[in-house]
Amino acid sequence: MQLTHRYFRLLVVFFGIFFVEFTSAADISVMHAYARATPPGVKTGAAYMQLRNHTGSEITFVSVQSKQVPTVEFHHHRNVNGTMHMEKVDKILVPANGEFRFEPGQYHIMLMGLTAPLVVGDKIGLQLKRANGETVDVVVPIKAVGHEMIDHKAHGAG
Ligand SMILES: [Cu+2]
Repeated sequence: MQLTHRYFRLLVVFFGIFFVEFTSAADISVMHAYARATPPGVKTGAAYMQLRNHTGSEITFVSVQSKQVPTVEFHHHRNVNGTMHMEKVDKILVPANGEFRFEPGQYHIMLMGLTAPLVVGDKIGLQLKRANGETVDVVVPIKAVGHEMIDHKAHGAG
């Protein structure tokens, strides 16, 4: 029994690593996923990644959720009279044989209602749901906030 349990844990670790690298169903792959570390007391964070569509038809994502984060939304930034605002978007379209990028200052995955800081070296899981009902699980490592700090401040103000 003990042996079986250990074997299972090894399998979990193995597939964990696999998903970090590839996170792919046959027709979509996820690359460069990360979320920014957050200081204590901050309730919101953001995650970024690139989605690559390997099929000849557009792929639509309609929602995203996480077991570790109470509310997760697709967001984008919009320039209103010179001020950047962000707002929720209902769907993300990944073009046929193309790519969609969540990146700082553009589209991002908003993590809201954080109950604990996102700490460098930790990981969170995100589940992206497609319009056809299929889901894509992504393991997202937490990385240090670098030069994007300015953008993050604008975020909090918006
Ligand atoms: Cu946002």
